[in-house]
Amino acid sequence: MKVLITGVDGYSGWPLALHLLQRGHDVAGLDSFVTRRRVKEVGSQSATPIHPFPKRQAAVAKHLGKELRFYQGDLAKWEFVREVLERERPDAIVHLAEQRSAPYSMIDVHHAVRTQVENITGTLHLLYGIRDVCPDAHLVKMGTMGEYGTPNIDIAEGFFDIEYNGRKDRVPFPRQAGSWYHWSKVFDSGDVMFASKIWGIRATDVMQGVIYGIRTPEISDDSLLTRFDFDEVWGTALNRFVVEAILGVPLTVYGAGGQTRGYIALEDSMQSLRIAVENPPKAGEYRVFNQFDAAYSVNQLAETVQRVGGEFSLRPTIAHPSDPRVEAEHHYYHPIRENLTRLGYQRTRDLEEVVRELFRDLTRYKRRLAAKAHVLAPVVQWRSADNRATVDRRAHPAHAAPGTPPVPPSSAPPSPPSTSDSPA
Ligand code: USQ
Repeated sequence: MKVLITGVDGYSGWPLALHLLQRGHDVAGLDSFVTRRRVKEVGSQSATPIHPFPKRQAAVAKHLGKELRFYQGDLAKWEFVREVLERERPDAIVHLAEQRSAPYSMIDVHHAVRTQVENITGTLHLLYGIRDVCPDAHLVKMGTMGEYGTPNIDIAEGFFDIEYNGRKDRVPFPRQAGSWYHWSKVFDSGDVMFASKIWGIRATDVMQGVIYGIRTPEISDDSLLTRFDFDEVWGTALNRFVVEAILGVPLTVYGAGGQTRGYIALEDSMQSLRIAVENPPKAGEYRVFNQFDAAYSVNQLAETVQRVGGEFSLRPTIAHPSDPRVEAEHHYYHPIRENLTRLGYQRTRDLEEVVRELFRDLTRYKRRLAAKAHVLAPVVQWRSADNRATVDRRAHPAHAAPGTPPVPPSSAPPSPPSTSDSPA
Protein backbone atom coordinates (compact mmCIF):
# COMPACT_ATOMS: atom_id res chain seq x y z
CA MET A 1 0.00 0.00 0.00
CA LYS A 2 1.00 3.60 -0.47
CA VAL A 3 1.17 5.21 2.96
CA LEU A 4 1.79 8.82 3.95
CA ILE A 5 2.95 9.43 7.53
CA THR A 6 2.56 12.95 8.88
CA GLY A 7 5.03 13.62 11.70
CA VAL A 8 7.55 11.12 10.32
CA ASP A 9 10.47 12.71 12.22
CA GLY A 10 8.82 11.99 15.60
CA TYR A 11 8.98 9.35 18.34
CA SER A 12 6.23 7.21 16.72
CA GLY A 13 6.40 8.43 13.12
CA TRP A 14 9.97 7.34 12.55
CA PRO A 15 9.68 3.70 13.75
CA LEU A 16 6.35 3.43 11.95
CA ALA A 17 8.03 4.42 8.67
CA LEU A 18 10.71 1.76 9.23
CA HIS A 19 8.11 -0.88 10.15
CA LEU A 20 5.86 -0.21 7.14
CA LEU A 21 8.82 -0.09 4.74
CA GLN A 22 10.05 -3.40 6.07
CA ARG A 23 6.57 -4.88 5.54
CA GLY A 24 6.86 -3.92 1.88
CA HIS A 25 4.70 -0.80 1.86
CA ASP A 26 5.54 2.25 -0.20
CA VAL A 27 6.08 5.01 2.39
CA ALA A 28 6.39 8.78 2.25
CA GLY A 29 6.53 11.13 5.20
CA LEU A 30 6.21 14.79 6.01
CA ASP A 31 7.33 16.87 8.96
CA SER A 32 7.98 20.50 9.88
CA PHE A 33 10.60 19.59 12.56
CA VAL A 34 8.61 21.59 15.08
CA THR A 35 9.18 19.04 17.86
CA ARG A 36 12.96 19.45 17.49
CA ARG A 37 12.55 23.20 17.98
CA ARG A 38 10.09 22.95 20.86
CA VAL A 39 12.16 20.47 22.84
CA LYS A 40 14.97 23.05 22.61
CA GLU A 41 12.51 25.76 23.65
CA VAL A 42 12.10 24.07 27.04
CA GLY A 43 15.87 23.56 27.34
CA SER A 44 16.02 19.86 26.55
CA GLN A 45 17.16 17.42 23.87
CA SER A 46 16.42 13.88 22.77
CA ALA A 47 18.37 11.28 24.76
CA THR A 48 19.32 9.71 21.45
CA PRO A 49 21.12 11.95 18.94
CA ILE A 50 18.79 12.57 16.00
CA HIS A 51 20.48 13.49 12.75
CA PRO A 52 19.21 15.87 10.08
CA PHE A 53 16.55 14.17 7.97
CA PRO A 54 18.64 13.52 4.82
CA LYS A 55 21.04 11.52 7.01
CA ARG A 56 18.12 9.57 8.44
CA GLN A 57 16.92 8.78 4.91
CA ALA A 58 20.44 7.64 3.99
CA ALA A 59 20.46 5.32 7.03
CA VAL A 60 17.17 3.79 5.84
CA ALA A 61 18.64 3.21 2.39
CA LYS A 62 21.81 1.68 3.87
CA HIS A 63 20.30 -0.60 6.51
CA LEU A 64 16.88 -1.45 5.08
CA GLY A 65 17.64 -1.01 1.39
CA LYS A 66 14.48 1.10 1.04
CA GLU A 67 13.58 4.57 -0.10
CA LEU A 68 11.69 6.89 2.27
CA ARG A 69 10.32 9.91 0.41
CA PHE A 70 10.08 13.11 2.44
CA TYR A 71 8.31 16.48 2.29
CA GLN A 72 9.27 19.25 4.68
CA GLY A 73 6.36 21.48 5.55
CA ASP A 74 3.56 22.40 7.89
CA LEU A 75 0.01 21.01 7.90
CA ALA A 76 -1.13 24.53 8.83
CA LYS A 77 -0.52 25.45 5.16
CA TRP A 78 -3.42 24.27 3.03
CA GLU A 79 -1.46 24.54 -0.27
CA PHE A 80 1.28 22.32 1.15
CA VAL A 81 -1.22 19.66 2.26
CA ARG A 82 -2.93 19.65 -1.14
CA GLU A 83 0.32 19.47 -3.03
CA VAL A 84 1.66 16.52 -1.03
CA LEU A 85 -1.63 14.62 -1.39
CA GLU A 86 -1.70 15.32 -5.13
CA ARG A 87 1.85 14.07 -5.57
CA GLU A 88 1.42 11.00 -3.38
CA ARG A 89 -2.23 9.99 -3.80
CA PRO A 90 -1.84 7.64 -0.81
CA ASP A 91 -4.07 4.67 0.08
CA ALA A 92 -3.63 5.50 3.76
CA ILE A 93 -2.56 8.51 5.78
CA VAL A 94 -1.32 7.98 9.32
CA HIS A 95 -1.70 11.36 10.99
CA LEU A 96 0.81 11.77 13.82
CA ALA A 97 1.76 15.42 13.21
CA GLU A 98 0.20 17.07 16.21
CA GLN A 99 1.51 18.89 19.26
CA ARG A 100 1.58 15.88 21.58
CA SER A 101 2.50 17.22 25.01
CA ALA A 102 -0.08 17.92 27.71
CA PRO A 103 2.35 20.01 29.84
CA TYR A 104 3.36 22.09 26.78
CA SER A 105 -0.28 22.99 26.21
CA MET A 106 -0.59 24.09 29.86
CA ILE A 107 2.39 26.53 29.89
CA ASP A 108 0.30 29.64 29.20
CA VAL A 109 -2.44 31.04 26.98
CA HIS A 110 -0.20 31.12 23.91
CA HIS A 111 0.81 27.47 24.24
CA ALA A 112 -2.80 26.46 24.83
CA VAL A 113 -4.02 28.33 21.75
CA ARG A 114 -1.11 27.14 19.61
CA THR A 115 -1.84 23.53 20.56
CA GLN A 116 -5.52 23.66 19.75
CA VAL A 117 -5.27 25.82 16.62
CA GLU A 118 -2.44 23.74 15.13
CA ASN A 119 -3.91 20.35 15.94
CA ILE A 120 -7.40 21.13 14.74
CA THR A 121 -6.24 23.03 11.64
CA GLY A 122 -3.90 20.24 10.54
CA THR A 123 -6.61 17.63 10.86
CA LEU A 124 -9.18 19.76 9.03
CA HIS A 125 -6.71 20.40 6.20
CA LEU A 126 -6.12 16.67 5.86
CA LEU A 127 -9.85 15.94 5.88
CA TYR A 128 -10.53 18.52 3.14
CA GLY A 129 -7.48 17.28 1.22
CA ILE A 130 -8.68 13.68 1.34
CA ARG A 131 -12.12 14.74 0.16
CA ASP A 132 -10.75 16.75 -2.77
CA VAL A 133 -7.73 14.72 -3.86
CA CYS A 134 -7.93 11.10 -2.67
CA PRO A 135 -11.47 10.38 -1.40
CA ASP A 136 -10.76 6.65 -1.10
CA ALA A 137 -7.80 7.14 1.23
CA HIS A 138 -8.05 5.80 4.78
CA LEU A 139 -7.23 8.28 7.54
CA VAL A 140 -5.62 6.70 10.61
CA LYS A 141 -5.75 9.50 13.13
CA MET A 142 -3.69 9.44 16.33
CA GLY A 143 -5.98 10.30 19.22
CA THR A 144 -5.51 9.50 22.88
CA MET A 145 -7.03 7.41 25.65
CA GLY A 146 -6.85 10.67 27.60
CA GLU A 147 -9.91 11.89 25.68
CA TYR A 148 -12.06 9.73 27.96
CA GLY A 149 -10.55 10.85 31.27
CA THR A 150 -11.07 8.53 34.23
CA PRO A 151 -14.84 7.93 34.58
CA ASN A 152 -16.19 5.69 37.32
CA ILE A 153 -17.59 3.25 34.74
CA ASP A 154 -16.00 1.02 32.08
CA ILE A 155 -14.74 2.98 29.06
CA ALA A 156 -16.34 1.74 25.85
CA GLU A 157 -14.39 1.53 22.61
CA GLY A 158 -15.59 4.77 21.07
CA PHE A 159 -19.35 4.22 21.18
CA PHE A 160 -21.77 2.80 23.71
CA ASP A 161 -25.46 2.04 24.07
CA ILE A 162 -27.39 4.26 26.40
CA GLU A 163 -30.96 4.37 27.64
CA TYR A 164 -32.21 7.73 28.89
CA ASN A 165 -35.76 8.75 29.75
CA GLY A 166 -37.01 5.52 28.25
CA ARG A 167 -35.29 5.89 24.85
CA LYS A 168 -32.17 4.08 23.59
CA ASP A 169 -29.35 5.14 21.27
CA ARG A 170 -25.73 4.33 20.40
CA VAL A 171 -23.61 7.43 21.04
CA PRO A 172 -19.95 8.43 21.38
CA PHE A 173 -18.59 7.64 24.84
CA PRO A 174 -18.39 10.86 26.92
CA ARG A 175 -15.12 12.77 26.81
CA GLN A 176 -13.56 14.30 29.95
CA ALA A 177 -10.06 15.28 28.84
CA GLY A 178 -7.43 16.46 31.31
CA SER A 179 -5.42 19.16 29.47
CA TRP A 180 -5.83 21.64 26.60
CA TYR A 181 -3.82 19.16 24.54
CA HIS A 182 -6.16 16.26 25.34
CA TRP A 183 -9.16 18.47 24.54
CA SER A 184 -7.66 19.25 21.11
CA LYS A 185 -7.84 15.52 20.41
CA VAL A 186 -11.49 15.46 21.46
CA PHE A 187 -12.29 18.22 18.97
CA ASP A 188 -10.35 16.33 16.29
CA SER A 189 -12.38 13.20 16.97
CA GLY A 190 -15.59 15.14 16.42
CA ASP A 191 -14.25 16.60 13.17
CA VAL A 192 -13.08 13.24 11.80
CA MET A 193 -16.40 11.58 12.72
CA PHE A 194 -18.34 14.40 11.04
CA ALA A 195 -16.20 14.38 7.86
CA SER A 196 -16.70 10.65 7.65
CA LYS A 197 -20.46 11.15 7.83
CA ILE A 198 -20.78 14.00 5.30
CA TRP A 199 -18.13 12.94 2.76
CA GLY A 200 -17.90 9.18 3.26
CA ILE A 201 -14.27 9.30 4.39
CA ARG A 202 -13.00 6.03 5.87
CA ALA A 203 -11.37 6.73 9.20
CA THR A 204 -9.79 5.00 12.18
CA ASP A 205 -9.54 7.09 15.34
CA VAL A 206 -6.82 5.58 17.49
CA MET A 207 -7.29 6.16 21.21
CA GLN A 208 -3.64 5.64 22.05
CA GLY A 209 -2.41 4.93 25.56
CA VAL A 210 0.96 6.18 26.83
CA ILE A 211 3.74 4.65 24.71
CA TYR A 212 6.96 3.45 26.34
CA GLY A 213 10.22 2.05 25.06
CA ILE A 214 12.84 2.90 22.51
CA ARG A 215 13.33 -0.13 20.26
CA THR A 216 11.54 -1.84 17.43
CA PRO A 217 12.98 -4.78 15.45
CA GLU A 218 13.71 -2.52 12.45
CA ILE A 219 16.07 -0.36 14.53
CA SER A 220 19.08 -2.49 13.66
CA ASP A 221 21.65 0.29 13.93
CA ASP A 222 22.11 3.40 16.10
CA SER A 223 21.62 5.59 13.03
CA LEU A 224 18.02 4.29 12.92
CA LEU A 225 17.15 5.11 16.54
CA THR A 226 14.05 7.17 17.20
CA ARG A 227 14.03 10.29 19.35
CA PHE A 228 13.52 9.80 23.09
CA ASP A 229 12.32 12.68 25.27
CA PHE A 230 12.64 12.66 29.02
CA ASP A 231 12.22 16.26 30.20
CA GLU A 232 9.16 17.29 32.16
CA VAL A 233 7.34 18.73 29.16
CA TRP A 234 8.06 16.20 26.39
CA GLY A 235 8.85 12.99 28.29
CA THR A 236 6.20 10.56 29.52
CA ALA A 237 5.91 8.69 32.81
CA LEU A 238 7.73 5.37 32.41
CA ASN A 239 10.38 6.70 30.00
CA ARG A 240 11.16 9.51 32.44
CA PHE A 241 11.42 7.15 35.41
CA VAL A 242 14.15 5.10 33.71
CA VAL A 243 16.14 8.27 32.98
CA GLU A 244 15.68 9.47 36.56
CA ALA A 245 16.92 6.11 37.86
CA ILE A 246 20.01 6.26 35.63
CA LEU A 247 20.78 9.79 36.83
CA GLY A 248 20.26 8.92 40.50
CA VAL A 249 17.36 11.38 40.80
CA PRO A 250 14.27 10.23 42.76
CA LEU A 251 11.52 8.95 40.46
CA THR A 252 8.89 11.70 40.19
CA VAL A 253 5.61 10.00 41.02
CA TYR A 254 3.16 12.90 41.05
CA GLY A 255 0.97 12.98 44.16
CA ALA A 256 -0.33 9.69 45.54
CA GLY A 257 0.60 7.79 42.35
CA GLY A 258 -2.71 5.97 41.94
CA GLN A 259 -3.24 7.69 38.56
CA THR A 260 -3.89 4.77 36.21
CA ARG A 261 -3.58 4.86 32.42
CA GLY A 262 -3.42 2.40 29.53
CA TYR A 263 0.16 1.78 28.32
CA ILE A 264 1.63 0.14 25.23
CA ALA A 265 5.19 -0.63 24.15
CA LEU A 266 6.52 1.26 21.12
CA GLU A 267 6.87 -1.92 19.10
CA ASP A 268 3.30 -3.00 19.81
CA SER A 269 2.00 0.47 19.04
CA MET A 270 3.64 0.13 15.61
CA GLN A 271 2.03 -3.29 15.20
CA SER A 272 -1.37 -1.75 16.01
CA LEU A 273 -1.00 1.10 13.53
CA ARG A 274 0.14 -1.32 10.84
CA ILE A 275 -2.91 -3.52 11.48
CA ALA A 276 -5.13 -0.44 11.17
CA VAL A 277 -3.50 0.50 7.84
CA GLU A 278 -3.70 -3.01 6.40
CA ASN A 279 -7.36 -3.47 7.39
CA PRO A 280 -9.14 -0.30 6.26
CA PRO A 281 -12.76 0.35 7.20
CA LYS A 282 -15.51 0.66 4.61
CA ALA A 283 -16.10 3.99 2.85
CA GLY A 284 -17.95 6.25 5.26
CA GLU A 285 -17.08 4.15 8.30
CA TYR A 286 -15.62 5.91 11.33
CA ARG A 287 -14.23 3.37 13.79
CA VAL A 288 -12.42 3.73 17.09
CA PHE A 289 -9.58 1.59 18.48
CA ASN A 290 -8.67 1.77 22.16
CA GLN A 291 -4.98 1.10 21.67
CA PHE A 292 -3.18 -0.01 24.82
CA ASP A 293 -2.01 -3.26 26.36
CA ALA A 294 -2.45 -3.00 30.08
CA ALA A 295 -3.37 -0.41 32.66
CA TYR A 296 -0.80 0.50 35.31
CA SER A 297 -0.79 3.04 38.09
CA VAL A 298 2.15 5.44 38.21
CA ASN A 299 3.18 3.70 41.46
CA GLN A 300 3.31 0.33 39.68
CA LEU A 301 5.51 1.80 36.94
CA ALA A 302 7.89 3.35 39.45
CA GLU A 303 8.11 0.09 41.43
CA THR A 304 8.92 -1.81 38.21
CA VAL A 305 11.67 0.67 37.34
CA GLN A 306 13.00 0.40 40.90
CA ARG A 307 13.08 -3.41 40.71
CA VAL A 308 14.71 -3.60 37.28
CA GLY A 309 17.10 -0.77 38.15
CA GLY A 310 18.47 -3.03 40.90
CA GLU A 311 19.68 -5.45 38.20
CA PHE A 312 21.87 -2.59 36.90
CA SER A 313 23.38 -1.90 40.34
CA LEU A 314 21.18 1.17 40.74
CA ARG A 315 19.17 1.97 43.87
CA PRO A 316 16.31 4.13 42.56
CA THR A 317 14.27 5.97 45.16
CA ILE A 318 10.71 7.20 44.70
CA ALA A 319 9.58 10.74 45.50
CA HIS A 320 6.01 12.02 45.60
CA PRO A 321 6.12 15.72 44.63
CA SER A 322 2.67 17.27 44.83
CA ASP A 323 0.79 16.64 41.60
CA PRO A 324 1.24 19.61 39.24
CA ARG A 325 -1.82 18.39 37.26
CA VAL A 326 -5.47 18.43 38.15
CA GLU A 327 -6.38 14.73 38.06
CA ALA A 328 -7.75 11.99 40.29
CA GLU A 329 -4.96 10.33 42.23
CA HIS A 330 -7.06 7.23 43.02
CA HIS A 331 -9.80 6.10 40.67
CA TYR A 332 -11.53 3.27 38.85
CA TYR A 333 -10.08 2.55 35.39
CA HIS A 334 -11.35 -0.12 33.05
CA PRO A 335 -11.31 0.60 29.32
CA ILE A 336 -12.56 -2.01 26.85
CA ARG A 337 -10.29 -2.99 23.95
CA GLU A 338 -11.56 -5.54 21.47
CA ASN A 339 -11.33 -4.12 17.96
CA LEU A 340 -7.59 -4.56 17.43
CA THR A 341 -7.59 -8.05 18.95
CA ARG A 342 -10.34 -9.00 16.53
CA LEU A 343 -8.03 -7.98 13.68
CA GLY A 344 -5.18 -10.14 14.98
CA TYR A 345 -3.29 -7.86 17.37
CA GLN A 346 -1.19 -9.73 19.93
CA ARG A 347 0.95 -8.23 22.62
CA THR A 348 4.61 -9.05 22.00
CA ARG A 349 6.44 -7.00 24.63
CA ASP A 350 6.48 -7.43 28.37
CA LEU A 351 6.78 -4.35 30.58
CA GLU A 352 9.81 -5.52 32.57
CA GLU A 353 11.63 -6.67 29.47
CA VAL A 354 11.19 -3.25 27.83
CA VAL A 355 12.31 -1.48 31.00
CA ARG A 356 15.46 -3.64 30.98
CA GLU A 357 16.07 -2.71 27.34
CA LEU A 358 15.58 0.97 28.21
CA PHE A 359 18.20 0.77 30.95
CA ARG A 360 20.66 -0.88 28.56
CA ASP A 361 20.10 1.64 25.75
CA LEU A 362 19.87 4.82 27.79
CA THR A 363 22.90 4.13 29.96
CA ARG A 364 24.95 4.63 26.79
CA TYR A 365 23.59 8.18 26.53
CA LYS A 366 24.10 9.10 30.18
CA ARG A 367 26.15 12.20 29.33
CA ARG A 368 23.36 13.59 27.17
CA LEU A 369 20.84 12.85 29.93
CA ALA A 370 22.99 14.39 32.66
CA ALA A 371 23.45 17.54 30.59
CA LYS A 372 19.70 18.11 30.82
CA ALA A 373 19.02 16.80 34.33
CA HIS A 374 17.73 20.25 35.34
CA VAL A 375 14.65 19.89 33.11
CA LEU A 376 13.37 16.73 34.82
CA ALA A 377 11.46 18.14 37.78
CA PRO A 378 7.83 19.26 37.26
CA VAL A 379 7.24 23.01 37.11
CA VAL A 380 4.22 23.35 34.79
CA GLN A 381 1.28 23.72 37.16
CA TRP A 382 -2.17 23.04 35.71
CA ARG A 383 -3.78 25.48 38.17
CA SER A 384 -1.57 28.35 37.09
CA ALA A 385 -2.53 30.25 33.95
CA ASP A 386 1.04 31.36 33.32
CA ASN A 387 4.03 29.06 33.79
CA ARG A 388 6.04 30.77 31.07
CA ALA A 389 8.60 32.56 33.22
CA THR A 390 9.42 29.43 35.24
CA VAL A 391 9.80 27.30 32.11
CA ASP A 392 11.99 29.92 30.37
CA ARG A 393 14.16 30.49 33.42
CA ARG A 394 14.79 26.79 33.72
CA ALA A 395 15.47 26.39 30.00
CA HIS A 396 18.15 29.09 30.08
CA PRO A 397 19.53 29.01 33.64
CA ALA A 398 22.56 31.14 32.70
CA HIS A 399 20.22 34.04 31.93
CA ALA A 400 18.30 33.82 35.19
CA ALA A 401 17.92 37.19 36.88
CA PRO A 402 19.57 37.61 40.31
CA GLY A 403 17.30 36.37 43.04
CA THR A 404 15.39 33.91 40.86
CA PRO A 405 14.79 30.54 42.51
CA PRO A 406 17.37 27.86 41.74
CA VAL A 407 16.55 25.18 39.21
CA PRO A 408 14.84 22.14 40.75
CA PRO A 409 17.26 19.94 42.71
CA SER A 410 18.97 17.07 41.04
CA SER A 411 21.51 14.67 42.43
CA ALA A 412 22.98 14.08 38.97
CA PRO A 413 26.64 14.97 38.62
CA PRO A 414 27.22 18.01 36.42
CA SER A 415 28.46 16.90 33.05
CA PRO A 416 29.34 18.75 29.84
CA PRO A 417 27.11 18.13 26.85
CA SER A 418 28.19 15.22 24.68
CA THR A 419 30.41 16.19 21.77
CA SER A 420 28.35 13.95 19.50
CA ASP A 421 25.45 16.34 20.06
CA SER A 422 22.98 16.90 17.25
CA PRO A 423 20.26 19.38 16.33
CA ALA A 424 17.67 17.35 18.22
N1 USQ B 1 3.23 11.34 35.73
C1 USQ B 1 3.94 11.20 36.92
N2 USQ B 1 5.27 11.53 36.90
C2 USQ B 1 5.92 11.96 35.77
C3 USQ B 1 5.19 12.08 34.58
C4 USQ B 1 3.84 11.77 34.59
O1 USQ B 1 3.41 10.80 37.94
O2 USQ B 1 7.12 12.25 35.85
C5 USQ B 1 1.81 10.96 35.70
C6 USQ B 1 0.87 12.05 35.21
O3 USQ B 1 0.46 12.91 36.25
C7 USQ B 1 -0.26 11.23 34.62
C8 USQ B 1 0.41 9.97 34.11
O4 USQ B 1 1.69 9.91 34.76
O5 USQ B 1 -1.16 10.86 35.63
C9 USQ B 1 0.63 9.97 32.62
O6 USQ B 1 1.32 11.15 32.26
P1 USQ B 1 2.31 11.20 31.00
O7 USQ B 1 3.05 12.48 31.03
O8 USQ B 1 3.10 9.94 30.92
O9 USQ B 1 1.28 11.11 29.78
P2 USQ B 1 0.18 12.13 29.26
O10 USQ B 1 0.42 13.51 29.72
O11 USQ B 1 -1.14 11.53 29.59
O12 USQ B 1 0.42 12.14 27.71
C10 USQ B 1 1.08 11.07 27.01
C11 USQ B 1 1.54 11.60 25.67
C12 USQ B 1 0.34 12.00 24.85
C13 USQ B 1 -0.63 10.84 24.74
C14 USQ B 1 -1.00 10.33 26.13
C15 USQ B 1 -1.83 9.07 26.10
O13 USQ B 1 2.42 12.70 25.85
O14 USQ B 1 0.77 12.42 23.56
O15 USQ B 1 -1.80 11.27 24.09
O16 USQ B 1 0.20 9.99 26.85
S1 USQ B 1 -2.96 9.03 27.46
O17 USQ B 1 -2.23 9.19 28.71
O18 USQ B 1 -3.66 7.79 27.39
O19 USQ B 1 -3.84 10.17 27.30
